[in-house]
Amino acid sequence: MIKQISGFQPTGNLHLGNLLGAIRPLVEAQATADSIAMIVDLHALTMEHDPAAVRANTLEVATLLLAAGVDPRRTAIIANSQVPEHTELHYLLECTTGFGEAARMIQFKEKSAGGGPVRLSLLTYPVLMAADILVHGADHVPVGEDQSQHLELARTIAIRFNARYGETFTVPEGIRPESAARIMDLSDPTRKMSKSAPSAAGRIGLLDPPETIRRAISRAVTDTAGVVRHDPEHQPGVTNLLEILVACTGEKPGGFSSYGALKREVADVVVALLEPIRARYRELDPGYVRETLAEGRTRVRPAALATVRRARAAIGLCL
Ligand code: AQP
Repeated sequence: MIKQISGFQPTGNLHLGNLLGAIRPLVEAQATADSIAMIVDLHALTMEHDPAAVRANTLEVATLLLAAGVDPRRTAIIANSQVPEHTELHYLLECTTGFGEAARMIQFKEKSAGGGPVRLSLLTYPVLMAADILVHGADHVPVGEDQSQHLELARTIAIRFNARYGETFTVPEGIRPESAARIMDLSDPTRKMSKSAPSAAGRIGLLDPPETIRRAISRAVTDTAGVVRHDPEHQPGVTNLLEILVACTGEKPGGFSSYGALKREVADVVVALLEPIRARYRELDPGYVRETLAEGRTRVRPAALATVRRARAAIGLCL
């Protein structure tokens, strides 16, 4: 069976983009793939962070994954901080990665460009991401465009390590699941919907109440063309609303006489999609969520440990 790993950063509240671009494809893949849903809480430490928020967000992401249909009997849900083999392998991989390779990562350049203090972990986190993937022997990694450079680095590291020290790692492949939609920010449809956007106005949180969702969609930026048309270049806002509709319903949208009618329909389907998730989220007991994370860790550790032992032996350490 194909081994697949999907990562989620606990850096804020999950949004509709995370659901339609990553969680739903993960739920669909459960029938055919041996999946791991990984909350990358270690990655959340690479920028200025509030410890309590990281912990709370980690549990919120785990709860939302369960509420959205990730079945812990089929998919191990883990936090990367709770599987120490990730950090052990991270160090071994750092010893096979060049400084220049890490320094040219676009995300590092962008996030360190602000002029404030830059954590060393921000530079090395793509190597941790490589460890997150390689330690579990993942064949497939669903990635958005902004992570493709990091996935390529993980592949380069795996290929180089295998060639230099002997066959140790599965070389992962980045995939874009067919059902993965890319959802844009409602107030700036040229940018993807994001947890860390400066304004929450363009984001639909998975736990937002219906009235907040309706308000956000009614205020979504459109244009002055006055025609409902799928035209990403000239009508990105309207196109985004149409794509949200298709992603939520799985059907080709009908004709709309006005932007108002389109927005009302989008609001109805998004509210209908998120309402059961919000309801299940409220029912889930935090103790059960913690147990699920502990079970996930127990399930994945033997294979992770075997990978680390192989890597230790190959690179020249005593076992
Ligand atoms: N707008 C989006 N549309 C479709 N898919 C998206 N994803 C993120 N935003 C969209 C996918 O969700 C998964 C988890 O993302 P992440 O937690 O790794 O964070 P990210 O990709 O960096 O995006 P976010 O959620 O906006 O977080 P911030 O603002 O913290 O960077 C990934 O599979 C991602 O592709």
